[in-house]
Amino acid sequence: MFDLSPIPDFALLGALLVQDDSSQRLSTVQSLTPSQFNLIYNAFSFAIAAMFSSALFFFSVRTQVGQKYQIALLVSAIVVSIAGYHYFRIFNSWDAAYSLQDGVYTLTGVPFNDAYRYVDWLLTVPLLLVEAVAVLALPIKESRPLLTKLALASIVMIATGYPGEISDNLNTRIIWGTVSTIPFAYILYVLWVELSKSLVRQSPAVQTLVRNMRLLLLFSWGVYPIAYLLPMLGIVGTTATVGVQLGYTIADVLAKPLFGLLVFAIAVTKTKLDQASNGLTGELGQAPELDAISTRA
Ligand code: RET
Repeated sequence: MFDLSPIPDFALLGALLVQDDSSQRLSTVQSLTPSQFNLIYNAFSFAIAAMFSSALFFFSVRTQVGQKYQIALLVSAIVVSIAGYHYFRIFNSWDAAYSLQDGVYTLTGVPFNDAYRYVDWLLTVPLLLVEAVAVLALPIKESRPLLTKLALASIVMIATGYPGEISDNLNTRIIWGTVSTIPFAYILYVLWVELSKSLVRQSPAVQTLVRNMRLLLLFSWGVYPIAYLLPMLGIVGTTATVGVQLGYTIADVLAKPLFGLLVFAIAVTKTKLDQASNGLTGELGQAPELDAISTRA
C-alpha cells in the first residue's frame, strides 16, 4: 500500500525544492497603482526622447571631429537610434499590457515583451564597445582582437541573462543571472585594464575624460545587474517590476546618450590636439594617421 523504499538524499532534496517551489515563484498577479504605471510610462517616454534627440545630435556633430573619430560618433548615433526604436516598442508594449480598471492598472493579458530590451542590448552593447575602442584610435592590430573578445562576451552575457529575465521562478533567475555575471565581470575587467593602459598614451586633458569614461562605464553597467537582482532581494510583485524597468531605463540613458556625449568630448579634445601637433596646417579630419602620434594625443 505505502511505498516504504528509502528515499535517496538527492531525491529528498528534489522533493523539498519542488515543495518549496511556490515560495520561489515571482508574483504573477500584478496590478499597478496609477502612479506606478505612470512612473514607468513616463520613464519610457523620456527614454524615447533622449535616444532620438541624441541620435540627431551625434549625427549632426560628427563632422566637427577628426576623420578617424567620426566612426565613433556615427556608431553612437546608430546605437541611440536602435535604442529609440526599441523604447518606442517597449512603451507600446507597456501600454498594451495594463488597463485602468476601478482605479488600478490590471494586466490585460497581452504580455509585456521583455525581448525588445534584450534584442536592443544584443545589437547595441557590441556597438558601444566599438564606440569606446574607436574613440581611443588604437592601432588596428590591437583593437580588432580586443573587440572580438569583448563582443563575444557581451553576446554570451545577454543571451544567458534572458532566460532568467523571463522566468517567473526565482531559482531560474538566480542561476542564469549568475552565469551571465561571468562574461559581465570579464568585460568590465578587460575594459578597465585596456582603458587604464591607454591612459599613459593620452594627454592630460584626454586622460581626465578617459577616466570619466571608465567610471561611467562601471557605474552605468553596474546598474543592470542590480536592477535584475531586485526580485531576489525580497522586493516582490509590482514593486519589483517597477524597480527593474526603472533601473534598466536609467542605466540605458547613462550607457548610451551620456556615454556618447563623453565619447564626443574625447573626440573633440583629441581632434584639437591632433591639429596642434600637425602645426595647425591640416584641415579638420586630416589629422596625422601615424599611430604613434595619434595615440599620444
Ligand atoms: C543581465 C542579467 C543579469 C546579470 C547581468 C546582466 C547584465 C546586463 C548588462 C547590460 C548592459 C547593457 C547595455 C546596454 C546599452 O546599450 C543581462 C541584466 C550582469 C551589463 C550597456
